[in-house]
Amino acid sequence: MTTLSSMTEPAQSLRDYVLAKQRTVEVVRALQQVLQEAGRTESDEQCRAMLVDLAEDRFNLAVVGQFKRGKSSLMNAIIGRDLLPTGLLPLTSAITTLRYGPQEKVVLRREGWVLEPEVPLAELADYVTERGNPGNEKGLIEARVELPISFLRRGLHFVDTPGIGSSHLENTATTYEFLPKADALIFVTSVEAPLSEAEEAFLRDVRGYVRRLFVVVNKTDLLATAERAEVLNYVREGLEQVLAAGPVRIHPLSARQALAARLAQDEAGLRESGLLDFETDLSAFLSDEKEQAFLVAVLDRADRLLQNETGSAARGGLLASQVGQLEELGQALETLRAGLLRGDKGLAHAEPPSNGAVGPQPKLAELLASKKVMPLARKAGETGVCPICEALGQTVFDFFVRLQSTLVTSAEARRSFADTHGLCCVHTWQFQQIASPQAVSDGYAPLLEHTAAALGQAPEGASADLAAWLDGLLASRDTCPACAALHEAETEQVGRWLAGVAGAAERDVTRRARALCLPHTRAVLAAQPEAAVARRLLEAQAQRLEEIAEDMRSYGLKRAALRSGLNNTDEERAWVRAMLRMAGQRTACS
Ligand SMILES: Nc1nc2c(ncn2[C@@H]2O[C@H](COP(=O)(O)OP(=O)(O)OP(=O)(O)O)[C@@H](O)[C@H]2O)c(=O)[nH]1
Ligand SMILES: [Mg+2]
Ligand SMILES: [Zn+2]
Ligand SMILES: [Zn+2]
Repeated sequence: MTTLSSMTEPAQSLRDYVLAKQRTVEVVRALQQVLQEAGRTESDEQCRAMLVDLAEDRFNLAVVGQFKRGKSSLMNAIIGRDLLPTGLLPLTSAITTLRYGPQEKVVLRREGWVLEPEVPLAELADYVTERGNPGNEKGLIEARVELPISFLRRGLHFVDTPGIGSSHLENTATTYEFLPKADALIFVTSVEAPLSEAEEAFLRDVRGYVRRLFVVVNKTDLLATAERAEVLNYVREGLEQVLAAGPVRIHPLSARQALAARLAQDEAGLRESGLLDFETDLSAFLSDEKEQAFLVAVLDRADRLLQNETGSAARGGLLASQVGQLEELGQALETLRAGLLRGDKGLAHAEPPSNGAVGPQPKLAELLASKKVMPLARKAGETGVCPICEALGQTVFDFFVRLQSTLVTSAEARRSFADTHGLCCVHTWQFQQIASPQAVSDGYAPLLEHTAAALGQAPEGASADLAAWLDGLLASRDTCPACAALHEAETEQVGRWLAGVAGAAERDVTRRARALCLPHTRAVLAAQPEAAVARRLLEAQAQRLEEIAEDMRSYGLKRAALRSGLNNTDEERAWVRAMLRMAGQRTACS
């Protein structure tokens, strides 16, 4: 039987993640601000890249290792297509990223180029191999391959890197340059030359960059079964020495067999190749640990940056107050990271927090709820989100979480859900997005039975009358309990907004007025504020709309002229702000 706690857990952990992500964004943003003020352009730029990664939930899972070990082949086997070039000579010469896109395409990012040209998939080899682009002389930063494959959904960037340790030194350099951006790594070695000196040195370097490292021992098809155990043992022991982190899990497999089996839809062959076992581990990681691992990895990146900036050499360029700010940030970062690590069983591989002592630990949720994690005050600026919308979004979310658990546990709740005909159309689908199939089944079965029984007792009459009669059996905004919860919360929020501007300075009233969306401007007006407040509210709204429209127009112009390479994110996102303003947030709709 499903217990209450397991029912509510997914929603809870999603919310924990969103909260933890917000805190991470705050830390990085504060760091960026200090570095910006100190004129550290390069570090400022790195912070921006982190914020972009956070905004996109971009998780870089990179495949690394010595040349020719079968990195590209392994990726092909996982996606089930012979897509990345593979071969006998050292081959991959540029970072190649597979990521989700509704249509197959290759986009090239090049140094010093604003435009990102698209090329056909068939021409990929001309850009990412030694033959087509020796030593990456074409200056590619990345070939981005977009594919409609579900494995790549939810922000996963699956990255092929050039092999290290070959005579092509540029290839080694390219991969090392990429390492700081990696969130987790798959290290590929192979049975015919396991753990060379170059590989050992590489592994030692790599250890400093990521907490999550998968080790694949490829090409098991080259060994007779009898030899296998011996070679694998050798690799395992070697790894344990190099990584000095206790038992190491290795994944022996044959990428070649796996791809052939997958293309031939040969289930037994695929199992035999060893790939399925590896994929099971990988998927478990991606679904259970990835989110937290991602935030920890970003914090690790921020920490490295911060350490660099406060290191003795850099200190000279900073004001004492800036050093102080950075130190304070360092503490906030450490607290947040330690909380994330404790909250996540899956990250057991990570080092313990440096202070060593571990007493009873607060749960992540508690840690996040206490504002201790992030001592810096949020900058009093405009977030672009209407505060009433934000509160209402939270209200519906809480409502759905409660609804889902009561539908599972309480017959009374199921009955009343059926009596009131369920949720309105908008909320039905919002509920579906967060509810488990079990909660939906438990809740909707009685509703359907109830409706079926009513239909069986339809009155005699003309069809037009029947339509009206049927209306009475359908949920509407008037009967929907989520709509009702929203309505109540809205009244309360409007009251708070009005209390907030009562007696406030003019500038403050304007700032608060600008934050509201139009539907909530209306809601505030309907509560009949003083005439001066009403006037200011309308003025502020008109001004905001003009500003956004201006951004949209100039975005349209640039887009037409350039197609991409926009550098003003305000303009780029103006269309989203326009919709938010005109309609409010999606989750606050009723
Ligand atoms: N026998 C055998 N050969 C394999 C297997 N996987 C890859 N190979 C071969 O190993 C060679 C190198 O494979 P790639 O996938 O290009 O290796 P890579 O690590 O991407 O190489 P670089 O891009 O040069 O770093 C190719 O000839 C592959 O066919 C395997 O499981 N078994
Ligand atoms: Mg390769
Ligand atoms: Zn709103
Ligand atoms: Zn509703």
